[in-house]
Amino acid sequence: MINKGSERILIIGANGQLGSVLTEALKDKYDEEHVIASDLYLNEEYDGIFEIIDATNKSRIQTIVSKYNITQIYHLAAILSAKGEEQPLNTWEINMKTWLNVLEVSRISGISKVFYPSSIAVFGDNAQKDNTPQHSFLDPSTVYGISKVAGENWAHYYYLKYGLDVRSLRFPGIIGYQSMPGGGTTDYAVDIYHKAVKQEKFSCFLKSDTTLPMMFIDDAIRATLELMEAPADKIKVRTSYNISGVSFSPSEVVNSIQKIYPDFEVVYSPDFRQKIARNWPGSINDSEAKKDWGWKQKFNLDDITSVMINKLKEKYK
Ligand code: AKB
Repeated sequence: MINKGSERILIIGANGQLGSVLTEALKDKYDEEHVIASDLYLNEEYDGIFEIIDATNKSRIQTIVSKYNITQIYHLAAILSAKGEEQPLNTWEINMKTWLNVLEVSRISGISKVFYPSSIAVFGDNAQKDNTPQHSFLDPSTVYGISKVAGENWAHYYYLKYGLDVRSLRFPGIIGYQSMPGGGTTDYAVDIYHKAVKQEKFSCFLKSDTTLPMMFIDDAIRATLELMEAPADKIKVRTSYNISGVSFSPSEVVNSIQKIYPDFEVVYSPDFRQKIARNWPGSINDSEAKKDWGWKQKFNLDDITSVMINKLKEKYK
């Protein structure tokens, strides 16, 4: 049971693809005035309490945590896989510094629960490519992946050493209509729906047969909330849980879209992101998440296509 009244939630990175939707879901679940959205820049359209936080600044996080008596932090700010390769050292600096700041403020302030999104980017060449197990060899090829492996291990460390209740999911590519992702290797799978609805030709930066794990935003939000609401003794993995949604390649999503828009056209011009994608798994084994806290995915590819197209048609009409 959640005690709605006593929880005070801080979301860091609330303007992002996951953050913007998760913040609304948390506002539905908790008292609205107890949900504090934050990001580097003010979101003028946001309806609720919003604070500007640069999470590389630990004292700024501390100030906001103290100001609102925060009890839970969702730390969603990070530079993603493709963008991260432009400036590897800067990406490492930002991804690690922000996370260590959140962990330290949480420890010092007695935060009761922390959420940390990890990623399928933790897997590299030496992990099994299909049905990738929870406990795999982790040799990521991107700086984003390296920072997520380190971040998972820091989560585990803070749990073991300080008893901080940090919970984490290894997200696949997330597909949602509410906002655009920025700087990821799986971003094509959102962009393609926008082009289809606008009846434009789509140029895909991955090869047609590049299968990657993906997940509809509703499943990703539900997974986050279910993980965070599970009793602490059910959480057996304190690095980060594998979770699986659906796996598909660009040509499969094109086929799914063409059931609705038969004339939809795509050209393939793979770039550096193809190499990143080739190092990632095609599908994920999430049996531990299923066993420990009852995870179950709902949306398959055609479900995703149907919701994406209907919602984006409203947006562009
Ligand atoms: C990315 O493509 O970098 C992200 C991810 C899979 O973590 N969407």
